[in-house]
Amino acid sequence: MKSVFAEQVMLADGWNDNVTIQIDDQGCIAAVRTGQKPGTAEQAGGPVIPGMSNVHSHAFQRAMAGLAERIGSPEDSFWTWREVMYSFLQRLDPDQVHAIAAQLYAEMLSNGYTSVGEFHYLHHAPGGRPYARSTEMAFALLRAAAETGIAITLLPSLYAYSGFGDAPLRGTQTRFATTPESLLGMLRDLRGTCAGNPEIRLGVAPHSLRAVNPAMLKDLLAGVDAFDRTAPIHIHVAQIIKEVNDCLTWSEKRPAQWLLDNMPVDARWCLVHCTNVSTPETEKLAASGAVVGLCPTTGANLGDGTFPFARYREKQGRFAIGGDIHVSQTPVEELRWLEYNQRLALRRRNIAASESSPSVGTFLWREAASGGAQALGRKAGSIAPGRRADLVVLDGAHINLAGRRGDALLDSLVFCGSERMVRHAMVGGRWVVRDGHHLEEGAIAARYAKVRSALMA
Ligand code: NGQ
Ligand code: ZN
Repeated sequence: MKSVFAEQVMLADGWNDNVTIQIDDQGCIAAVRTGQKPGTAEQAGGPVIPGMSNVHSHAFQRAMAGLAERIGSPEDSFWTWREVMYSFLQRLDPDQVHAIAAQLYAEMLSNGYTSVGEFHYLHHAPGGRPYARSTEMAFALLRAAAETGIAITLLPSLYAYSGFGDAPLRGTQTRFATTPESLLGMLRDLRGTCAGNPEIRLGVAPHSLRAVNPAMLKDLLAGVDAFDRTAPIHIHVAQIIKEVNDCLTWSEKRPAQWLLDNMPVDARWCLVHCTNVSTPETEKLAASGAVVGLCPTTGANLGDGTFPFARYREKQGRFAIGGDIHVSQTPVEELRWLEYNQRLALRRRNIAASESSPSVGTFLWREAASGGAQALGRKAGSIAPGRRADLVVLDGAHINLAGRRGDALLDSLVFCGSERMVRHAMVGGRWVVRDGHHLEEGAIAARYAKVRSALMA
């Protein structure tokens, strides 16, 4: 058992002063007491907030961030970006993916993310040949998580078709080829290693309605239920207009509507993007209890559109944030863009705030952390007994935070400047970032630099 003391801590009911957080040997919060004296507890060294979840990651894409910003055609869009991405992933091997993911996870931790949802579809070797062990790539990602100390929810992805109506996979997509049976086999293989490790959770990710069919989706869900009734289920939904139109042609329903009508969408689901949804869909999504996994910097980078967050928030919809293509590695930028998208679209300010929760920064951080933990099936996302001790200590002496208290700290963190304001980070009771630096960042960055040079050669 250990105790951490901080003068200011953001608890589920808001900011509290002089708080002692007691953490048991399993990495769970055992008790939280306010109005304490430091005593013999370890001093946190700054204001403490719950760690953030990055619920949507394709880790390998970190290494191509910034390399798709040149014109290919006047019609550049998600689809031409995807061609660049497909050619980038063509030769990636498990050791390279491990090096890239470790770099990404170390960066994320030093920016305040303490857990990641890895939406993993790069299963096979170049050409689509399966590795000797079908989970080889999955283990590369798990190694990166273990090395950096980030908590991971690994979501092996079912990817069977190139489009609606069972269109066969094309070219590079053979590296993703999976069936419900093969995917469940991977889960069984992974389970042996992951069981009992509180920093690993397994779920599934049918890639999107365009990449699976309804029969497969049902088989996958039945198989997963037999394995773990609470395993998280993630799926890309309505990211791009073409996908919405193709879905309408195929089923006469929009993707979010189709899912809500045909699948048991509930609190166990994370619907990623939902960029192009109608107002009725937005309201039904909010009522479903599912988490919408919002990736604002990705949506902006790819020109996807904006999720109707203002309406969704009015209906108390659950949400979380994801880095997706990793043009940003910090939760600050995702939260800021989430709010700014709506300010620009609606010509109003302070969209995420309300009378009962007047601070935009506090609302965004608190709700995204809590929704994120839900989406990752992790007992975390707030500082309370029974939750994992996933904590972020802010640098209270930073020029943007000095002299601020409570809500003003998070408003400043989210809306002022772009320097790092995270001082320390803890995952499951273990410090992994100290004084702004991930403990292994030197070795991880050196290895990543080599991999990056090899990839660029
Ligand atoms: C992905 N991109 O899963 O990485 C997709 C493109 C595909 C995003 N949703 C991959 N950001 O469609 O095959
Ligand atoms: Zn994605």
